[in-house]
Amino acid sequence: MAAASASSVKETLPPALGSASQPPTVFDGTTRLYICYFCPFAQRAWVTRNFKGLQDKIKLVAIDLQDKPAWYKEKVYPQGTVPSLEHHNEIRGESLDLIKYIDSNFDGPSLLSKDAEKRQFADELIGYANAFTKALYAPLMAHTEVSDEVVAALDKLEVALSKFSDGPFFLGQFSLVDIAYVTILERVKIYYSHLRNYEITKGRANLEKFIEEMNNIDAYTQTKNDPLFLLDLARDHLKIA
Ligand SMILES: N[C@@H](CCC(=O)N[C@@H](CS)C(=O)NCC(=O)O)C(=O)O
Repeated sequence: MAAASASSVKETLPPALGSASQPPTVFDGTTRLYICYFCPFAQRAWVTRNFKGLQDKIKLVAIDLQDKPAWYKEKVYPQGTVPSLEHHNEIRGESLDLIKYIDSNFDGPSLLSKDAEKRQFADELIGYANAFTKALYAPLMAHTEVSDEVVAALDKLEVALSKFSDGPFFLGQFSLVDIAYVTILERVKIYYSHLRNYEITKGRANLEKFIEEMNNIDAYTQTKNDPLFLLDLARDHLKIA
């Protein structure tokens, strides 16, 4: 399958641009995805682009968020967050909107099922992704113990993963829903293991299998960071403990 092989191409990543860097020639017709290599939200758009084999059509521009260039907010995306996508001379942001936009407006394998029941479940789960993220990060940022909300949120995913039996992913087959959750799961798995001695996959066989299967998808593995690096970064910047 051409698209699958394109998604497994190992890409040389561009250096992250800092405050001393020049901006790209914005609105010159090039399609650009602005990301930060460590951001879970940017990673969602990056995985989507990779899986669809769009490495040549969507150019990555990495921003150094620790030394953020002023031009990013001034010339590219007034909200100043990553990810953002420059396409047809317009800028769009918000990772959950962007992954849907990239899926619908570019070539490559579709990342949403045509099945009505699966589509409805996809909307439901993508709609829950922000609440899930908040529930999981809250005790880490407040320096409190694993809460009932954390357990309930993880159990909800475990149950969701059992809904369709035609594969290990949320809709059975790989989709945008998996992309919406995996980058958050990648991080909270590390944080809870190291900081709370709590294994999020323990007693949750579907979640364990899901993470294992995700780790066979090149489009995703190429975007992963070293676990201890992510932990240090979150300790420093999110003040999690
Ligand atoms: N809701 C946004 C969140 C994006 C976001 O918060 N990104 C962070 C990096 S992980 C950011 O750009 N922060 C701005 C900064 O650090 O200056 C989305 O899903 O795209």
